[in-house]
Amino acid sequence: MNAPTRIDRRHSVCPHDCPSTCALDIEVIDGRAIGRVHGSQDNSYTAGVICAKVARYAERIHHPERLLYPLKRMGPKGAGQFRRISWEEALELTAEKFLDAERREGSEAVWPYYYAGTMGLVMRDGINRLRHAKKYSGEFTTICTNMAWTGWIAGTGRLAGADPREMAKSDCVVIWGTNAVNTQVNVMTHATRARKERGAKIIVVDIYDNATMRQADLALLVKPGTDGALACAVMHVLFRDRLADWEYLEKYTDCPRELEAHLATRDPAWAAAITGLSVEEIEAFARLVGTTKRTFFRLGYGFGRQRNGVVNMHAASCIAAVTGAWQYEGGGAFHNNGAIYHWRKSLIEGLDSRNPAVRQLDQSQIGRVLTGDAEALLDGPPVTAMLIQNTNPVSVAPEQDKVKAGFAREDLFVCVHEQFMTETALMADVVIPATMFMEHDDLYQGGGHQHVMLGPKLIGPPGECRSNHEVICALAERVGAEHPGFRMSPREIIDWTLRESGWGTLEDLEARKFLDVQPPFREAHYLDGFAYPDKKFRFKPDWTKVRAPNAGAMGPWQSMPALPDYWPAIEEATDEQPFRLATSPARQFLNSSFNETPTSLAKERRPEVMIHPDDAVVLGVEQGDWVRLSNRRGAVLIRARLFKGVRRGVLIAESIWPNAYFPDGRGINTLTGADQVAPFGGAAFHDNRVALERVGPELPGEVTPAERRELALV
Ligand SMILES: Nc1nc2c(c(=O)[nH]1)N[C@H]1C(S)=C(S)[C@@H](COP(=O)(O)OP(=O)(O)OC[C@H]3O[C@@H](n4cnc5c(=O)[nH]c(N)nc54)[C@H](O)[C@@H]3O)O[C@H]1N2
Ligand SMILES: Nc1nc2c(c(=O)[nH]1)N[C@H]1C(S)=C(S)[C@@H](COP(=O)(O)OP(=O)(O)OC[C@H]3O[C@@H](n4cnc5c(=O)[nH]c(N)nc54)[C@H](O)[C@@H]3O)O[C@H]1N2
Ligand code: SF4
Ligand SMILES: [Mo]
Repeated sequence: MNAPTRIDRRHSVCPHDCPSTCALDIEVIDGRAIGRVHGSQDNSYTAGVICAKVARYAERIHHPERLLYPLKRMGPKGAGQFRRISWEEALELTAEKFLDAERREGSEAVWPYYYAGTMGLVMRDGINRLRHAKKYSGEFTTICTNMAWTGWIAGTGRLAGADPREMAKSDCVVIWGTNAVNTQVNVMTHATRARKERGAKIIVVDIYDNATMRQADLALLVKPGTDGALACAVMHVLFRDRLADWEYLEKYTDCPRELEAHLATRDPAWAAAITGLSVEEIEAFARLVGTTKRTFFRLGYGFGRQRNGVVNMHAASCIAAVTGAWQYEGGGAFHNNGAIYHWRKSLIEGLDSRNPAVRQLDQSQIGRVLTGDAEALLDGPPVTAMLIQNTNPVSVAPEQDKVKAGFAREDLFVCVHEQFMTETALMADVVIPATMFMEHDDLYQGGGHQHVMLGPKLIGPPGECRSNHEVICALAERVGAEHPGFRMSPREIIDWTLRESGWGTLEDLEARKFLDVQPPFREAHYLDGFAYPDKKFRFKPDWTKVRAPNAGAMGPWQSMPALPDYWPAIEEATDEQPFRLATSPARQFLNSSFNETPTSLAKERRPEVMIHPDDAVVLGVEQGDWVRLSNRRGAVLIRARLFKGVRRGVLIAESIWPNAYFPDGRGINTLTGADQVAPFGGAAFHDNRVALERVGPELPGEVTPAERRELALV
């Protein structure tokens, strides 16, 4: 006989690495299982809408392949042979290896490595407390935000902008370099509301005709890495046609006359030749934003992932300062609200123990670091021991061949704390099982909006899963790390952090679920000036000082243009490598998360590279043929999809598929580079010059994905 089922609706927050940070309303069945997941109707940004992959989260949290017990490697690295061990043994072994590495090479030989698999502040960033307490190597987190944030901050001086809910009140929404339908669906909620209620126009700037572009009234399909030219020509037209707001420019910006003079030669014909757009398209875009005061620029991460991405982001952000759109409700620009939260993170991250002299290794250069590249190691000792939480570098990091070679090193000890047997976990010596967000308490902030949010523990974890915090504290004890944070519960840490940051208490937040911390209109719109000492928006930033005033600049920063421009620093096509490949995000995956769920895999079908039919004809490539993409970093076998919505010479491979879905186990990041983008680092995932060669309809001795998973080869 079935017991009666009780379904409670409980509040939570989506922890995934997504600017939407949705407030969730979750069905909890009999206090122990998850049912349907809904977007919260009470939260004004989420507004009841979430993406499909999280709506079916029951599939991920109750997945039969979740890791449930600690494991120890038995066979060779990567062979997938593990034996179940106790938590005590897993922790003892890891601690012993860390102490051993420290004894031999010094504390910097240990590299705790993490990213944003969960965006909860306690579970994501707690690993830094262990790092700082022990003086382990630092992590310069470059894999995601460096280009976009640097480009944005260059102009405004601060990582904040107009209230993104104001998109619903604008007359023109420019969605630039973000495939929001895939990556942050709530942008579309507010933008389409403006269209429905006010007849607003939606403009999309992207490099392929994706789901977001298909919603556009004006679709601007640019060549990858050419947005700077488009922005310059738009501003040229604004000055030329007297659509620039000179009163605003004189009051709020640093050098408008110099900008105008500089742009005199950057006309639409010049930009058309660079971007691939027509002069008419550029004129139409400029006219629209020049005559629509309430124009909202929603600038994404994607167009920053080019080697000139910082310059392009800055150039795009300059347009709102030329039109003066910032002065109007529904006008201005937005990228991310990181700066509004003023967190005191010393308890979570152990910042009081941090020694700035300890080296900071570049996260994106993990392949170089682990293969002993002296420059990447900053001339310090090799890395011989790692703890990895919330990230899957063997899949997501650039220069994958190097990453794999590094993880294959016999003298490297790796403990991976994971929810699934990822490619990275497969390479580990010890694998320990992690909780999911509904199984622990955490605190969140909305990057793409303005809420401080609580995600409480709703159900118990399966098997022997433990949270990141539990693991960090248990290791701290065994390696002799001292900090009050190791003796506190997540709830105590949350309460302290809220109080110290000026956001009330845990009790308040628990009662209210989330706090709307939107700054006042004048502040968000910079009406009392931008966030530089002279209060002026910078058309001409000092690139060496935007992000790291003391660290200096990196990458080829010396050739960066002083004013907005087209900066040809990208991997331009050559005769030998005539294609430019971008690895844009797939809708059903979130980086490599969800690429373990059957419905996401079925909906995405198989890895494919999109190619223009005219390019395909020249190469004799037919629909579904295998092709070999290659560059100096490596080669990848993938099937071709003929698609008119990409420009000639451009390839798009939506990502990130498990490496096991590629015939020889080489995933798409075999082709992407880890060279530091100027001036503050980062990986240019969408900027890859490649050659393409037809293989044919079948591969000799093809192994099916199912067989590969079975073999658990990497
Ligand atoms: N479904 C899904 N959602 C996700 C993710 C995912 O992988 N899948 N990833 C999450 C993460 S970690 C992040 S950081 C965010 C990122 O989300 P976004 O801000 O959307 O950034 P990207 O996803 O990198 O790319 C966005 C778009 O930029 C385009 N693009 C690439 N190069 C150029 C260029 O030179 N010019 C222009 N105009 N466009 C260009 C790409 O083709 C893509 O369509 O999304 C998050 N949400
Ligand atoms: N080709 C290509 N590569 C890319 C990108 C691209 O656009 N194209 N985008 C890049 C970007 S923007 C980013 S941000 C990176 C992201 O790359 P990753 O940070 O590696 O993101 P995910 O693949 O989502 O991996 C997060 C992992 O964390 C685990 N996890 C989730 N929650 C927890 C937890 O509470 N505890 C523990 N221990 N583990 C947890 C998940 O199971 C998952 O395996 O990828 C980058 N790589
Ligand atoms: S849109 Fe982003 S934040 Fe919202 S539920 Fe989906 S992954 Fe999570
Ligand atoms: Mo990201």
